[in-house]
This record gives sequence, C-alpha cells and structure tokens, in this order.
Amino acid sequence: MTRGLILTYFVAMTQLTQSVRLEFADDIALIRIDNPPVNALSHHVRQGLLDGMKQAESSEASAIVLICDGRTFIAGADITEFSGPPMPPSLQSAQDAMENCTKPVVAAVHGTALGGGLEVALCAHYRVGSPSSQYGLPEVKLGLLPGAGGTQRLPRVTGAEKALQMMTSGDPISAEEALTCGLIDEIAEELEAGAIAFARRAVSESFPLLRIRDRNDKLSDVSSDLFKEFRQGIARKTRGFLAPEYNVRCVEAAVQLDFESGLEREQELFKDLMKGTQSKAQQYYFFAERAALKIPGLPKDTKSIDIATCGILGAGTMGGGIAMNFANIGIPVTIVERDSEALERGLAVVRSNYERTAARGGITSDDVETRMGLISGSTDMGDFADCDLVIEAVFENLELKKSIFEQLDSICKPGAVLASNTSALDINAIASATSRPEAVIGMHFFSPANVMKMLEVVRGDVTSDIAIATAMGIGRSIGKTPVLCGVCHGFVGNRMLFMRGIEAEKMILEGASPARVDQVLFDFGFPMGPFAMSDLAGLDIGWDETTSSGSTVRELLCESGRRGQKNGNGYYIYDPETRAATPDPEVEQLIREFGERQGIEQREISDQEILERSLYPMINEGAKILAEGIAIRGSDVDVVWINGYGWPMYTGGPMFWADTVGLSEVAEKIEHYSSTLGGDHWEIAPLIEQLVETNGSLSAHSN
Ligand code: 3H9
Repeated sequence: MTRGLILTYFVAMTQLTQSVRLEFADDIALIRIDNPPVNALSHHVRQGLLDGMKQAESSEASAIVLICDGRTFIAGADITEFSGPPMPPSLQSAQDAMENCTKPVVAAVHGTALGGGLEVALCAHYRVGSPSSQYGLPEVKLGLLPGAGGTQRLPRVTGAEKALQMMTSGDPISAEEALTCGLIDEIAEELEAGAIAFARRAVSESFPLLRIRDRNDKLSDVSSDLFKEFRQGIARKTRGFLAPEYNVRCVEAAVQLDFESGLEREQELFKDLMKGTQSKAQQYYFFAERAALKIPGLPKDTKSIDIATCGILGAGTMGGGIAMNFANIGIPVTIVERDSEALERGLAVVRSNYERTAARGGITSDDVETRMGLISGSTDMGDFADCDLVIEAVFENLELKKSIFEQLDSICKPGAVLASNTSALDINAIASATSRPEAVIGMHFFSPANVMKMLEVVRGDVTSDIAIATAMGIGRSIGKTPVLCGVCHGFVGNRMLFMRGIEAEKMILEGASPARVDQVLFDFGFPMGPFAMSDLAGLDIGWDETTSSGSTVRELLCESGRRGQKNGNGYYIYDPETRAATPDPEVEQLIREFGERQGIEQREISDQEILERSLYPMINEGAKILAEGIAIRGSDVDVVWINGYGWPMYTGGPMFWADTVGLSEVAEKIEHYSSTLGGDHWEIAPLIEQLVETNGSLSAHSN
C-alpha cells in the first residue's frame, strides 16, 4: 500500500462535457468524472471519456489516470437511460480507446466501482483502489448481465469461479479481496497521488500495456463440472430468475470461446434480458425501494432522535428477533418480560439463534458474546425509563396494548419514541391511551424479525414528524426496508393477505387441496403458499380455545390439536427430522366434510382459477389501500409485498404485475369473480376502473 504521498503539481484543465474534465498534472493526464450523485455513465460521461482519451493520447502526457469526484467511482450505467432510445457514443467506443491506448491508463477507484463502472475500470491497463473501495457487477439484481464486456473480462482476471460468484450474487468485494484476486494492482491510502505515482512508475519502469482481453491464463483448465455444480448450488436461491442463469452462460462462453465470440454471446444474452419483463420489473424495484424512503410533506431537515438505547417489551419470537437487530449494530437493548422464566426462555432462543449463525460462519463466537452482552433482561418495565425507543411486542390484544402504553407513558422519558409491533391493530387507539400520542408509532416487523427485511412504519393521525423520521431512520440503520403507511386493519401487507386468505379457504372448501393451492403459488414464485405459511407461523396465532367455534378450517385444525410446524401437524404432516411436509389425508377429509356440512358443492378448480382467485383480490385491495391514502404510492405496496411476503421480485410486486397483465384484463376478471362468487373483497376498486379509463398505472400511482 502506498502511503503519505503529497500532491503538488500544476493543473491545467479543459471541460470536455458537462460532467468530464481533462486535467494535466505535469506529465500525467487526468480524466476526471463529476456526475453526481453516483457518477453513472450517462451519455455526456461516455462522450467526455471518449474525448478525454483521444485528447490525452495525442497530448504530451506520458500516462493517463481516470478518476472521479464525489462519493464514488462510476457506479454503473445510467439506469434512467435504459427506457429511452440508445444515445451515442457507445460505451464500447470509450472502452476501446482506453484498452488500445498507446500510453498506460490507470483507473483510480474510490467508493464503489459497479457494473459499467467496473467494466470501464477493467479496460484500463492497471487499477489502483482506495482502502475502502468496493468492486462488483450488480447487474443481476436489475435482471441483467454486465453488458459492456464485463462477463468476458472479469473471469479472465479473477478466474471463472470467483466471477460466477460475483456475477450471480451481484455483491461487491472489498479492496483487499480485489487485490488478492488480481482485480486491482495496488491499494493507495492517498488515492489520487497514489494513482499518479503508479502511472509514473508504469512509464519509468516500462510496465506492459496489459489488455485483459488478451489474457487466458486463468481460464485454461476450468473443469466442466464447475458450471454444473455452480448451477446446482444457486438453484434454490435463484428459482424463477432468468438473469443468474444468463450470467452463468456468459462465463461459460468466456471459458469456451475466444474473446470476440464471447463478447458477441454476451451482447445476444444482454439484449434478450433487456427485452424481457423481468429486467423491467427489477429495475422498477430498484427505484421503488429508494422512493419508499421519500416522505411527501416531511421536511428534509426533520431531526430524528438518536437511538442510544432501545427497550423491547416481550421476549417471545418477535421480541427476541427485534432485539437482535439492535444488538447487531451495537445498540444496547433492554428486554422486559412478565416473569423470569419466560425471560430466560426468550434470551436462550436469542443466544441459540446467534450460535447457529456463528456455527455457519456468519459471525464469530466473540460476536455472539458481544451481542448477547448488549442485551439485558428484566421483569420491570421501570427499566425502560432511559430508553430512546421502546418497541412493544406482546400478543395481539388491543386492550392489553392500550394498558401497556398507558404504563409506558408514565415510565418513559420525555422525547422517547413509543412503538408498537402490532401487525393489524389501530395505532390511534393505542396512542390514545397515552398523554403523548404524537410519540406513538407502529413498527411492524415481519417474522423472523432478525431475518426479514420488511418494516412497515405506521403513522397515526397525530404521529409527529420526528417520530416518523426516527422510525424510518433507525429502520434503515438496522438493515430493514422501511415503508411508511397509514392506519387501517392490517395496514398494507396483512390487509391484502387477509383477502388472499378468504379465497384460499373458499377454494379448499370447494375441492382444491391445500397442497394444490400452495403449489400454484409456489410455481408463480412465492417461497410458499398460504397453507404452508400458516403452518410455519403457527395455526394458533390469534386463536383462542375459549371462543373457538369450529367455524373455519383453521379453528377445526386447532381444536383437533394441530398447531402447524411447531407440533408436527397442521395442514400438512411434518417429518420430525427433516421438517419435510406431506399432505395429510385426514386433513383433506376434515375439509371435505366441513364443506359438505355447509352445502358447498365440490368441483374441479383449475390452476388458472387458483392463481386468479389468490392474486386478484389482493390487487383489488391494494388499489383500495392506495385510494384511501394508506399507502403513499403504488410502488410502496410492491416493496411491502416483495420484502414482507416473498412476492417474486422478478414480477415487480402486485401493482407492477397487475400493470404488466393489463389493468383492463384485471378489471374484467375482478368483475367476473364479483358476479360469480360475490363478497365485499370482489367489489372492484374505483381506482382500477378510473385507471382503466385513463390508461393509467397502479405502480406509478401516488398520493
Ligand atoms: C449497468 O451498469 C449495465 C452495464 O453492464 C452495461 C451497460 C451497457 N443510474 O442508492 P442511493 C441514484 S447497470 C441512475 O440512494 P447509496 C439513485 O436512484 C447498473 N441512477 O445511494 C438515487 O437517486 P435519488 C449497475 C442511479 O449511497 C441516488 O442515485 N450498477 C444509479 O445508498 C443515490 O443512490 C448498479 O446497479 C444508476 N446506476 O448507494 C449500481 N445508481 O437520490 C446501482 C444510483 O433520486 N446503485 N442512482 O433517490 C447502487 O447500488 C447504489 O446507488 C450505490 C450508492 C451503492 C452506488
């Protein structure tokens, strides 16, 4: 690593385009990109890079350094340009100018060299990175593959296996790792000075002008089994996605074909992906996730409360999982339970979760102790007195929650944010039990709370801007994807889920087996269907033995002692060792008899009908939620469903998917089921009708 070089040189400067300058530092030409926020490769950047290379090559300079201003090196192609016609010049022309330059070209990387950005850096003869720089090809996350030669150059530098990992995960690697695998040539603490010094050394010591395209040393003995095994390894995680497989095919091409033919293959596959709906959906999602963080009417400079300590009420599955999120980022947590037995049980579950992660290599055993050391247990709510944020995570009972918030009001310090993890109840009613309703907010985590990324932040009628900014901000800090919504039963996610639940129950009573319904939704792309999901969550959640009246299949199952996965019996029977699910004929008979008792006619239901009756009531409800202003924008609904319930991201979420199907077709189907099946949930949302008339879109609709 080069250190402490002092930068003293005369700089002459030419502005090439709005975002690119050419500077001369004595004998070195610097092409400097300044295209905030992330130096994306917009057309004027490509033009500037091309012009800069031409001028620098024909100048007196002996070497060229490509460097960026701002927070990062080039973070990729400008995704906003993908929806329009291609604009010249092509990126390839600038890359060719770099690669074929007769003077050494050095890329100086800070921040993140991503996608097209890394592909540009790979056309330099050498790469110098700052200690915190990162390198990645995240195109797969946008439903694409690196389409600027990256699929052919990266494997030539890192070898096929590493390239496969980087390209199919999309995750970046650190500067240290990049240095080890040969992706960069040096780490420099003072980047600009270090890169200039490297360029001068390249001249004085006559370094060869290395073109990655000419290298084959790391691809000569790649076993054909590598691809087979790699595909098997990622199959489960990437089910349904096209882009990972296309990325693998490109690396195969790099191994099997010469560079130019590999490049042609890359282009064919890139165009194929670009044309398809998956990449459109995934690009839409990229912007949707970022849009969800923007709250209309919330001033940008709203101060949030610094969360130095957090209190959690309830050491059950939710409370323990929520506590882990805070301990993971070093925030001390106090968990309070009713009695010490329940407290110890809860803390033991948290410890065993951490130990399991450590056993898999995710964290060290020291991390386990550090994190457990940040979590203290108590049976006294008085210990919440100094907490900046308290999250209540007890079971769903409004009266209980109101009495808890009344107590929190008398215990917690002024300025603390009081949050409820309720998944459906009225935040306004909970807030009304306190003398400070403006400090009360919903923070609905999804189970398992230490794993699931979704966080619904629920604003009550009088919740303050500070409480909203705090909940959204801390949500981000603990690695969640927060989405703000308003109060209604079930908020955005569960309110839509309830509608799917109504139809799922009706369909099994009409003759479709739970396994069949689950299979249709699994094939659509969900990780599991509604019945497997109920079994996983526990059939007895919200079930009360004293009031159970055998009026639903679920009540009947609970009454017969079935609790879901946790006791090995639910809609399915579970293998005690492997947890593999098998359909249970007894359950199917119970459902059939229950249906017959209600006089429901049994019939064959097609997979298409199962899919429509599962998804359309959700879309209809999503539109009602939007029209009521419960969700700020259609894309927020999609972010909730993708992160909270595993709606397949490559379809963009329920709102985007409905737009893809076509809103007039969606409206027709809803009308059809409304007239044949009836029920409030099939009453068509006026917003859908309005959007059909105006040719509008649910995913782009915002309040
Ligand atoms: C590609 O390169 C294809 C090539 O292989 C082939 C070409 C032929 N374009 O995330 P942030 C915006 S595909 C346009 O909040 P952070 C973003 O929307 C590309 N805009 O910041 C946001 O706008 P706003 C491969 C972009 O510090 C603002 O910048 N590259 C782009 O948390 C700040 O973003 C990628 O996939 C873009 N490429 O994270 C990298 N990137 O303020 C995608 C960002 O209006 N980008 N914006 O909401 C990222 O992963 C993160 O933005 C990054 C910074 C890590 C860079």
